[in-house]
Amino acid sequence: MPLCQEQFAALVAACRQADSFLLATHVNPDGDAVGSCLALAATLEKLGKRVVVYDQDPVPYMFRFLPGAEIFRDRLPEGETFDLLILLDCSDPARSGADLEQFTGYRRLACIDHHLTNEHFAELNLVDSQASATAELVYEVVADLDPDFDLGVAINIYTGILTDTGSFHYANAGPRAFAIAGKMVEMGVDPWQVAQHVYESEPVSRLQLLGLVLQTLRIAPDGKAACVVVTREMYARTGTSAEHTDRLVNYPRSIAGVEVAFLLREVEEKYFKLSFRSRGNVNVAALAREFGGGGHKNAAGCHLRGTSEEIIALVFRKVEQLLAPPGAATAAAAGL
Ligand SMILES: [Mn+2]
Repeated sequence: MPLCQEQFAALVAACRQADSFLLATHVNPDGDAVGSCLALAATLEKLGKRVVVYDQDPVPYMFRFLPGAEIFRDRLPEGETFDLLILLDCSDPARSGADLEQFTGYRRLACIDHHLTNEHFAELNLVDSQASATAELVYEVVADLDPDFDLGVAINIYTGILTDTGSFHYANAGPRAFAIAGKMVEMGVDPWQVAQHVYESEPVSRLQLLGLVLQTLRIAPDGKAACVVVTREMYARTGTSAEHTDRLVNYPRSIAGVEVAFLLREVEEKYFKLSFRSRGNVNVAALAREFGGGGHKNAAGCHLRGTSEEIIALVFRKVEQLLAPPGAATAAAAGL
């Protein structure tokens, strides 16, 4: 759905009206989540508003350079009622974590998001699945609230778009993403400096983890699906954690002929978080939804129980069905 002017006007009006804000995003925040929150928070603060920014999980190491990153709090304030709670880059309130889902200290709920699976759960929804990043939508809001926004805001918006388009590799890197990123560069954002922080500040331990993960590479018999597995034992051996698994799923996707790649990340015994990536027209949001998850057409996720072997076999079968030509669908469903 393209950006709706009515939605936009209602959200901007609510921002101008409210005095106190709680901004929050999804668990395990990514560059878009962090950048979007910080760009909006700085703008609201400049307008004299009180702003608290919350995430249950810490800002990942590669995004701690973002201007304002230190304002993230991992605890919800008690005994305070905010005029407006804005969930950013969150397709569903449950994605913001159990504590926030139960939080009632706000008068109105708004959501700014670009996930295909967002069902407009808030009172005010600025939801546009055509946007490459939530930061693209935040740019529109910020530019309306404060046309003279500063370099710090621009760095946050640029980083949100950069990371959600996979450094402008993905199909969602449309003219709008380039236009806004271009404007941010005009305003003084240095692409090399941002790229150094985001992509070239890896700890050695992450490369050691990568070495272990690549040994788990599995490819479906037809060569169209591939996956890798991250176990808790690997974290222990390399001194890493879930935050070091970002972008590992791109390795199986980079193989010629692979249309769907996924990463299994062990959360606990026989319980895995799956991240799906696809090329071109394959809709992994639909695949993830079958397993109770969601996301975008080319990037989605879900959680599954079972051993990694069982899950890999199940997903390989589902992908084969998904990619089968229409006539073959019934044969695949019948197990032929
Ligand atoms: Mn996003």
